[in-house]
Amino acid sequence: MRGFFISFEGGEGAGKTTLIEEMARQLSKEGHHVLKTREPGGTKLGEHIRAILLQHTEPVSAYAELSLFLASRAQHIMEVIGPALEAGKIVLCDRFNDSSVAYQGAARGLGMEQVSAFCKFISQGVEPQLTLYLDLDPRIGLARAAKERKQDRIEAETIMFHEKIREAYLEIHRAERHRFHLIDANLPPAKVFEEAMKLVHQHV
Ligand code: Z5A
Repeated sequence: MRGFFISFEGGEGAGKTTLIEEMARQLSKEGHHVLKTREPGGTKLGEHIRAILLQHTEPVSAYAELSLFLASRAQHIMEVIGPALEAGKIVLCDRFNDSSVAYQGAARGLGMEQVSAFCKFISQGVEPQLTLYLDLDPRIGLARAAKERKQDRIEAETIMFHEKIREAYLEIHRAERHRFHLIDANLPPAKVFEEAMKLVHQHV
């Protein structure tokens, strides 16, 4: 692959979307070809799956939930991420495999290792070379997100659920420090951006 793949991870309201917008602007100014995308979503099929996953009001089996996130990802890789990397672009992706490992593996209890193995199978070797994890107390993140919009199905989970997600991300950070970098998301947005750009310039 000629391009460079960066994923963004964190709990609700951590500031991923804000950071991706700023970073895309900056990298484009620097002359890079940039693709911004997100999961679930990024394709027509993925956006349908996103609506089902976030808005469905009946109980959803944890296995069904994982399968839908992975279906969205498989399509996303084939239609969008793979071709963009082949074309030499920098791909900025809001969530990827680590979200499945943290949300479905840890918080839903399907097992981090098992989910990670499924993710590897589905993503066919397409993995982020750099992941920026925005670390934040979930209470602060949920309060930020609540100011913006109505809670979706996953945001409406208990605080314990969101704490498990944070613990899982911290575990990934301890295990994969070369790829999975932690940024304090409690810092002001300009500082988060500065820290993130430092890391990107070290890698790209
Ligand atoms: N999910 C999953 O379970 N398994 C998977 O495999 C995948 C996903 C891929 C996607 O929803 C949901 O799917 C998500 C995980 C699950 N769980 N939920 N719910 P989403 O894409 O709609 O939600 P999100 O990814 O959590 O996005 P978000 O809530 O919009 O958060 P964000 O993008 O990280 O934050 P933001 O929009 O940039 O900022 C939120 C607010 O905070 C906004 O008003 C900003 O102006 C403000 N902000 C941003 N940065 C700062 C700083 N530094 N200080 C203060 N305020 C700030």
